[in-house]
Amino acid sequence: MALKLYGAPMSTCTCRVLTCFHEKSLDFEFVPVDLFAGEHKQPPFLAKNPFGQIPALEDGDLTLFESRAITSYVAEKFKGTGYDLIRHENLKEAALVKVWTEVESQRYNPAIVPIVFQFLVAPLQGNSPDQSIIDANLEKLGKVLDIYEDRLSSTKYLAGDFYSLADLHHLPYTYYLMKTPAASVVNERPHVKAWWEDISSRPAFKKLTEGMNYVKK
Ligand code: GS8
Repeated sequence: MALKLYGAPMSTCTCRVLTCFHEKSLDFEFVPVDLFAGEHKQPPFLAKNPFGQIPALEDGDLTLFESRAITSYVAEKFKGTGYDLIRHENLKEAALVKVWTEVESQRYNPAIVPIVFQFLVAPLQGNSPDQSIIDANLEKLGKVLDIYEDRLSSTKYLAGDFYSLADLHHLPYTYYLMKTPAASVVNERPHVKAWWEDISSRPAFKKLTEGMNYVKK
């Protein structure tokens, strides 16, 4: 039975999972969830994710939510298929992938989400961006990216000289950030900029960016 992903094409967390599917060249069924109609807060979807957020995955009788848990499951289940995102044959490399996926989730994501929200989502809701929220989080993100700059001056990717789930998890939010004036936080750090240009040009991600059209360039 094919994997079934519930989500929306412009949703960052959905795209995180879709990028993983494409890296693994998996067959899957995509079930659109209409956020504007509030479908994610209705009982049928709440049965898949009681927190009422996309994405959710069904694999036979298994239902999962949380995009990073889904990518980890898929990368492990299909470790012999497509690109190896978790370095499953090397314990130390696999551990470093876990370290840097935690860094993305615990340090990068909390700083980048409010910036993207203020620039791109608040205006859709009829509000102007709150500059004080942007400034506070840009400072936090800058500090995280100083550490990335140092790391990426000695390894090509975050976990080592190999692309992994740790890099992949950064793609959707950074893609939106790069469409805002805050893109400078990436562009002014040469190793981070080169890393971004590399990971965002992978075909598995480029397949998705057409659907990520909060903002057209
Ligand atoms: C976050 C999911 C999320 O924010 C994950 O899956 O990684 N930690 C979770 N989903 C958003 C869309 S993200 O692009 C969502 O469903 N928002 C609607 C809402 O919260 O009502």
